[in-house]
Amino acid sequence: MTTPALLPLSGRRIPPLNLGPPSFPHHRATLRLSEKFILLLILSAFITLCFGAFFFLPDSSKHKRFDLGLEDVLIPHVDANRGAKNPGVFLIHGPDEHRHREEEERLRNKIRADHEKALEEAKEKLKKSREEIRAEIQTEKNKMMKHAWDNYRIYGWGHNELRPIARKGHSTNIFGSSQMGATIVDALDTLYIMGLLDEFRDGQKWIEDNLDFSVNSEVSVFEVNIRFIGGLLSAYYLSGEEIFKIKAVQLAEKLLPAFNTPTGIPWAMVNLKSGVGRNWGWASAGSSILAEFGTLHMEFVHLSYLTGDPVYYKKVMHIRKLLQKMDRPNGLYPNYLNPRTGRWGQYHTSVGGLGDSFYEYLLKAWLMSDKTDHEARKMYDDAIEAIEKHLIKKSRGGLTFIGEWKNGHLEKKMGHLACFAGGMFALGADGSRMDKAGHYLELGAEIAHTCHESYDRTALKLGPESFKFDGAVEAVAVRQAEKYYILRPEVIETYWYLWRFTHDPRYRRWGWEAALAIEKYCRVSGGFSGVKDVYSSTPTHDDVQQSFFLAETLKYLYLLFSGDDLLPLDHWVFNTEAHPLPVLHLSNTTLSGNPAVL
Ligand code: DMJ
Repeated sequence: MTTPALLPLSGRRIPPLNLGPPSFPHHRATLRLSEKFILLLILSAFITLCFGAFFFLPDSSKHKRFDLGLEDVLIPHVDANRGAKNPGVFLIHGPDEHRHREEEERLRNKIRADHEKALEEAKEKLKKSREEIRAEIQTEKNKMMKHAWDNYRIYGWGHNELRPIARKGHSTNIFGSSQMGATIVDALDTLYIMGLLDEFRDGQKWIEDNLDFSVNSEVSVFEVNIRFIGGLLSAYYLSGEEIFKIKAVQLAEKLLPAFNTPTGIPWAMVNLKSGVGRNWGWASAGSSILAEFGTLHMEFVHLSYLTGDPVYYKKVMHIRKLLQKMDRPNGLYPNYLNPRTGRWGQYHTSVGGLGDSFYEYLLKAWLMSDKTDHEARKMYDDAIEAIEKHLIKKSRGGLTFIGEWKNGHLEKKMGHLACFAGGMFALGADGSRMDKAGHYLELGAEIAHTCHESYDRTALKLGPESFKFDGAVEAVAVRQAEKYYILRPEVIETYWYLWRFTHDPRYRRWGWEAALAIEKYCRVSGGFSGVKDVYSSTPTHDDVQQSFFLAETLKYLYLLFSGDDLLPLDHWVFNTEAHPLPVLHLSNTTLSGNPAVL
């Protein structure tokens, strides 16, 4: 195990860790696996042909009998001698017979030709050198990212996101009113990791020339932190390019006024120019949100580490100290906290939206500190124990789910966002209290299974935004407003963590199913779009290519089919937007409660 060389406080450039353009070491290490991947592709092409034949033939099989070589395997029910026992199969006699025979012959020839072509292609592939195969695999693995990026480059460049059908830029209020190139910043590290270096440089150039934070625009502190600061820091650590660190620090300075509240719990939104902050109108009694103010730690500790300025570290440690002092109903953290009074708002606890990444960052604070931040680990363990006791249940059909706690009542509903927890439990298994590693790995696997079911029980094989466990209803969305899929990553993220820890092939299989479904239903000529109803076999698109699709969904998919030596988890910790940040090896000091190290 090598220790990653980190940038010391002086600001000297670091060599990229385990990654190095233009050819990455991990590509060599994964060749054997990748060869298998190619063979799999060939096999799947062949099977697709066979299935194509299968789906093509039955329409005609209602009218005639086939005598194909593959018939017994593919359509065993088509047998004239046993026709009487096989409803729907009967023979054709009379004047049409000749025409039908010709048709049969044509189909037979087509299938044979396709079959031979597939075998020829397979043989050709195997003749190629390792380098050629490697390059082809790389191109295959990058294809979705290329499609998403290239279309954004053409139609949405500089805008925050892309409307892939209208073929124009898109934005939401989380990014404020200016064009901050959210997709560029969010996608940078994915491009780098995939070896798409021309695209990476193109993004870098845009950032150098255009990314400006002195704008009169009100942004979400949380979203801008995880996507922009996280993305810029990650791009910096991977490439060593100073510009990314400079921009990250410039933006962080603009966020600091959000902490000017009576308690130090930051506002949800801040105006980058005036520094005026406020909370979302919909949040309980003017509260700040747990998953927002509780998801700053990783980025802010890195900012202090890189700049030598303790201000960022102090802000997030202050939040932690305040939370530690508060009473928690049933040991659970409510999602709402009023930044003026320091009191909880509504007693609503969830591991999905509003709560999710707070728990994730407790665990990752510990991992990021080289497992020296024991305070964070304790808070994580305590929180997870309470969650397991009160929120995690098994459905009648045996599916483990994480419900939501509302004023003492358990709502048996789980959001797509909560599916990230399968990966979190697996990631936190090692180092768990009373050595319950096996238990947490199992719990992670159960959540992964439940979330896979939520995908599998839909027409599109893509998961709904939220699903219920109510009587006979299990892992299925009930309300129309919960049936959409907006290219979210959490389920694939969990597959990836589970794959890393178990190498159980089911996770690659499940990830592959999701990739195929995204390709089939979300890909449009101008990029990728979310869909409005995963239960309808003719999907309607929402016409938004979310920036997290490039930052997270496609990155986790890529990692799922790469070797473990690409961004090893003992050196890298992924922020909640999938931006990898290196573990900080701070020799014998502890980050926790010890600002002296900064
Ligand atoms: C991402 O922006 C982050 O993962 C965040 O923590 C919540 N989920 C979205 C994507 O679904």
